[in-house]
Amino acid sequence: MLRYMKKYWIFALLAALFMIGEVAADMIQPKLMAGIVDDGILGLSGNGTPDISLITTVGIRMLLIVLAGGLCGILCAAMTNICGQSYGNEVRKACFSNIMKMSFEQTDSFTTGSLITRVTNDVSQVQRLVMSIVRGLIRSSMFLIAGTFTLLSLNVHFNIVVACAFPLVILDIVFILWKTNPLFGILQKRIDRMNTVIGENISGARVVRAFIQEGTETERFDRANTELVETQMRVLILTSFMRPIMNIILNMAIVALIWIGAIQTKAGGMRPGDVMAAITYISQILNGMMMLAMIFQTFSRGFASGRRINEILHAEPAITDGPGVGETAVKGSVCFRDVSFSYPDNQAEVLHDIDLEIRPGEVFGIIGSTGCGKTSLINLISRLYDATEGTVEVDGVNIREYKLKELRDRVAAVPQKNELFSTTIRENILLGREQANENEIRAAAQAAQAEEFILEQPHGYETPVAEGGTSLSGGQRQRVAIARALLKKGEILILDDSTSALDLVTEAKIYDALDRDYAGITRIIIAQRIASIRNADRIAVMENGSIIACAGHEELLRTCGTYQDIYQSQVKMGGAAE
Ligand code: DCP
Ligand code: MG
Repeated sequence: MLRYMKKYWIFALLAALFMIGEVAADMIQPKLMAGIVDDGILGLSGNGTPDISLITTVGIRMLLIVLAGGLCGILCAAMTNICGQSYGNEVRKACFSNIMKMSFEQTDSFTTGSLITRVTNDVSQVQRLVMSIVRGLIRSSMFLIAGTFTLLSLNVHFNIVVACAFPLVILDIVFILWKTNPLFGILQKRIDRMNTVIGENISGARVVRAFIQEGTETERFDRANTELVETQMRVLILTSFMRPIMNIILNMAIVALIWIGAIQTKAGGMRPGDVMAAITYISQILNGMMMLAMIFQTFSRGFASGRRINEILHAEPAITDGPGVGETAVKGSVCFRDVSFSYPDNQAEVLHDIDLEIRPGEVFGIIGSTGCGKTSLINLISRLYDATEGTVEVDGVNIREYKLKELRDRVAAVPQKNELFSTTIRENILLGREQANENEIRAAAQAAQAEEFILEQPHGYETPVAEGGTSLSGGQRQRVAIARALLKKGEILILDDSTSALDLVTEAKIYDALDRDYAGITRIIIAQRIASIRNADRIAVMENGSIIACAGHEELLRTCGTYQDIYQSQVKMGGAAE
């Protein structure tokens, strides 16, 4: 993660330099003050006569130093912020771009909630760490080291106080850090959990309402929230001990200083102003230690977060480019050879020994009961997942040979769960091919039978779509998604149950348009209704992850029992098959 700092180290360096200026100003003040008290007020160097002019000159000097210190402070804060924020920005960008490269199996295993926490909250923690290193580490160690030397230079007998106070403070800090450290990892996990619950409930709000689950879901949220608050409280309670204990030690140290100071002054070894300065120094020293403790705490929290961010940054994409294929002689063929597949997080095999050859330009139907593996099968074509065994070929070449872009350019798919984004209808269709011109967009929308309803929208193609497409009906969403896929003009068009929300007439119009304007493109149509695929050149019937028959409609009616059953049930349901 350090490499993201490369561009900004100069700001860190400047911040450190300005910080040295700020602390130096703070540290000179007590010394000057001691001079004012001893010589200006008490007149110890001038036989007891107060020296007013000294008070004025030293006072002005103190004022100038304060101003310079303040200026350094402002510049230091500005540099720290530039450095911290820019660093955070870089890390967030890198995380996001890595998440985009992840395969579904990887995003599934991280969980969406956790990915969001990592990109937001965890990055902020690391950002805080960087800022506190730049600012706090220098400030506190200067207070600590320079403060101790100056204190001892005032009177060496103060070493007794230092020797007693330091171990006590260190003990206090170490104990609390030791107790709080393990809690930080847990804390981030609790935030993950809460983000997951919130995310699920917001995106699934309709289901929650429809099934009157608000109560249960609120309880689930409460549980996640309570767990988070409990962990946070434990951290806070533990940390809240640190300052009071420190204050007690500080006050005892001050009493001891005054006591030693009084004895020394009486013996003539020290002046009262120096005792005053010593009190300020010991406060600065112990505060420096306290700050150091806080930094250590930021360290452990930042490191816990850093580890989580690194998991994202170092996650190798599970599905990567092949060497590249270029032009192929064949266009539009798909071939599965002995393909078996199981989902990474699930041992059960979803597809078994699939052998299938889909020819260029063929219209190929797939039908089968729900959960039999249709979506899983076609997801293998564009490498959304990789087959566990066997090979998949597109245009006669193993798909692992292609660069991912090359492969995915050839395949245009309308996924079963069509995702629309919260931009305009036009932008949603344009996702198919960004460079497409107006005529092409309209042609695609017309073929998808979408233009009619689009033009009825208040702003036509420019009408904004709500997040997830909820401002459109199910059938409208499907048609926008089909238009998007048609615009892409791949060699292989996959429609995964993409017309399920359309009436048969609209569906037939889409198919006519495809026959007319998109002839030659291989079409793979997954459908629940026989009517959607009966005109296909061939239809594969799937059952429990296997293809049990593959032929034309008429032949399947004669030879395949399962197909006959589906046909009969749909005829009974209202003649949908005709
Ligand atoms: N499955 C899984 N993990 C996933 C997706 C699916 O374990 N991320 C399982 C659930 C099913 C099997 O894989 O048992 C096949 O799922 P498909 O989505 O491939 O099934 P279909 O597309 O055939 O079903 P439907 O008609 O409902 O879309
Ligand atoms: Mg499916």
